[in-house]
Amino acid sequence: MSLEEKTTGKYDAAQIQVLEGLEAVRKRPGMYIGSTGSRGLHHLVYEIVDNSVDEALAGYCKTIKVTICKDNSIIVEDDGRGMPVDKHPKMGIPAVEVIHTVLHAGGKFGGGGYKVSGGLHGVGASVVNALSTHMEVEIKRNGKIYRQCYERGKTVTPLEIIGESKKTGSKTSFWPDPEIFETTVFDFDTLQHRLREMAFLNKGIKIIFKDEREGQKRNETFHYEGGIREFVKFQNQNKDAVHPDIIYFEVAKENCEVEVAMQYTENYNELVMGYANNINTTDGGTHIVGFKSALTRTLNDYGKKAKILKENDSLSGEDVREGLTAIVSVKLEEPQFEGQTKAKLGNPDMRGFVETTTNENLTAFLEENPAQAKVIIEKCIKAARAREAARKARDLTRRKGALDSFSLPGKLADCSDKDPSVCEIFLVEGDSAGGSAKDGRDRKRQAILPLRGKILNVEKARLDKILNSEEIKNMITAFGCGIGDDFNIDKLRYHKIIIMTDADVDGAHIRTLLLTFFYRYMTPLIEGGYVYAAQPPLYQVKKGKDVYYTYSEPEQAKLMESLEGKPGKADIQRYKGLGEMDAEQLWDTTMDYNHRTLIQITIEDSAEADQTFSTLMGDKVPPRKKFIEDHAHYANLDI
Ligand code: 0RA
Repeated sequence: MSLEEKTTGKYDAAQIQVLEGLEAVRKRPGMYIGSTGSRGLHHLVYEIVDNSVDEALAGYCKTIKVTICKDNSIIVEDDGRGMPVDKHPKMGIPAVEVIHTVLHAGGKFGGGGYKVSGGLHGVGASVVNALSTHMEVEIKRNGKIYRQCYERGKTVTPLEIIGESKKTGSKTSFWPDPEIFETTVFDFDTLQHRLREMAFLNKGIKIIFKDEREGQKRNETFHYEGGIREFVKFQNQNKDAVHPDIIYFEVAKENCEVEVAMQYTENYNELVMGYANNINTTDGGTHIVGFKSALTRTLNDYGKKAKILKENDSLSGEDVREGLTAIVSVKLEEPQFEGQTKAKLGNPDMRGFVETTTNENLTAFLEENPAQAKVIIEKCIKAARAREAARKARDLTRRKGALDSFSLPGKLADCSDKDPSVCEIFLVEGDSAGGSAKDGRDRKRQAILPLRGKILNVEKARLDKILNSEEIKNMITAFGCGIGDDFNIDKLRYHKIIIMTDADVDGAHIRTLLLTFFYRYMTPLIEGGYVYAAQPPLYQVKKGKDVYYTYSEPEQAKLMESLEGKPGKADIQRYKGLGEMDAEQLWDTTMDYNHRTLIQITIEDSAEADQTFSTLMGDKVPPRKKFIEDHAHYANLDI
């Protein structure tokens, strides 16, 4: 059937518009899916899954199946009503074809209720289609099975009936286009993370996730009747809870709803995660402002009324959030996302709505559960006292001038250039490696700060103790940007902070301790991409006049294989530590701008990072042991 046969002239005009629309998506994919890297690739899956989640939220679908197939294509299948197949009145083509070939046509169908899902960009199936070499939909509806295929956004087969079925539902398959994406290989953990989160945020829906690729077959089911209550439980699984019940409430108005779950732990850090229409609002926004102000007010009011808190004492916002894990999820009709990354909710109404509902419901919980209320308030009072002690310690250190850059640490070998954007600081394990690094460095732009032995585990200490640690004070003064609430990234003296530790267990431990410190007290350092890990070589191989360095076991094996043909004996040295390298070797292998490999440290997801750090550095031993066993194959450890 040709295009003419299928429709009228009206269709031709519509079709031209359609093709131009999707051509624009292929020309500037970043505008629609953020990037053409791994993130953008995974975004395709979220776009398709979001449509099925919308169908579930509308009450028509219970189960969503997501499969990574052997050929790295994706199938998303749901048991909803099935996408509409009837002719679109204006376009004159089946509605399902409009959904897949017209930009922004995604949520225009159906009506009733609000489209709460829709991904970060909410661009829908047509964008996925435009960025796939091939896409196929199969719809069960009206007792029939329909099918249509597309290639790079263009329709290649008409909507056909290919069979009969009593069931209803939609199945979408797509093959991401390697002409568009830097990589087309899906990562199980990345998808699993988002699908699990979706199941937490939308209680009752069941998401079955399968990986059918050779060598990594896996199968996970995410289904939480408790919704975000179970999300909090999951986040706190490796922490000690202060009180047994997870505080939970859910309030819906005509055009919006809020859901909150929270629980205090014995930890010192806060984890308040906001969502708007299932999107993680990592930069907060009005819903989070409303929640935080209600929390502070309610706990102060209750504390005084119950006489746990003295009349003229008061708890600050930070006091009432110490050790708190909370999820605040709102759903609303027209969310406004603000800020550079569009990760901040802007709708002004949400502030008052979340504040009022939190005040009412949290007060009710405290009054109905006086024993739990008491331990919560007491935990906050302890936090307030510690904060006061920390403030005094900080003032004292400040007065002594220990934290400003007028008195740079004696151990620091600073660089001569004063432009932070071109300067780097190496944090070097041990004095002997520190010595080689000082001799081998580029004095203009590379500063060296040797660290002696283990640094303090900040996960187990409060700020007052942390500020007494010599190594930590040295780092704070060298970086120049303060710590905690006083942290100011504009004062950072080096735009690369490079952790240089030995390639062994102790080195890995020191690196983790440093990262924990940065993550908890200098978060913008990691968020801004200023932190790196150096990669020193594992082996030096000498053969004749040639010297080679290798950085991993496979690379070493490959080198040895390639050297077999050359005459003479190879002299292999396995580096046990940085200290074994002289200044020149350290420069050549690890510090030279042109030859080194730096690993940039990122926080893809703060919740996962929080969990990793509390698992690795917290009090509970069995989960730590399990984490290390599970991840042992990632590490290259010399045990
Ligand atoms: C609008 C109307 C109808 C179904 C859908 C949307 C729908 C879309 C998707 C996308 C993935 N799965 C889906 N399932 C359903 C049908 C309305 C009706 O039956 O009257």
